[in-house]
Amino acid sequence: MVPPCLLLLYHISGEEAKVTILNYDPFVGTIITSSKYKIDSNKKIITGIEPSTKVITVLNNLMPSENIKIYNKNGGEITGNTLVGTGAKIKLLNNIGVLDELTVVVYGDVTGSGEVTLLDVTTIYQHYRGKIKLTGAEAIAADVDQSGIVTLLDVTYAYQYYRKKINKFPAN
Ligand SMILES: [Ca+2]
Repeated sequence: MVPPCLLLLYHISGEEAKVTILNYDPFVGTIITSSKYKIDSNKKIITGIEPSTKVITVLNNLMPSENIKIYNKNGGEITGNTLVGTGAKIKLLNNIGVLDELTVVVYGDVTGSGEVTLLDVTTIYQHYRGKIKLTGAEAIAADVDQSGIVTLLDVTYAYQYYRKKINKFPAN
């Protein structure tokens, strides 16, 4: 299927038209946006999703309101009350293919479960100590105070969150 806008372009410029497909679908829009979450359009990362947030809640805070699907870090589609964790992919799809794709970072969740558990705390601690090396979305998720580096403070905040002593991570 060729989107109507491409047919129109071709019609206007005639036989020698050079049609560049921009993946533009006027009925869908081309990128994922949100008034609630923070989207880094260069790194293709979405942050601001709190731990223990369900798929349905995330979808309600994204635009467009249709044609967005969420996949866990292993590539399986997740829906409904399933939690959205670090490493999940949010994809905007149309009949051509994937128009936009974002990787989820949930601060404090380095295991991808969507929650901050004791395993997350110990994993962040091991990363801080150099025993293991987190990369990509997981490394960003470990820096819970968004200082740009993982320190003992991040471990402490993660532990406090896990113990419910705090209900939000401090952002710089
Ligand atoms: Ca930090």
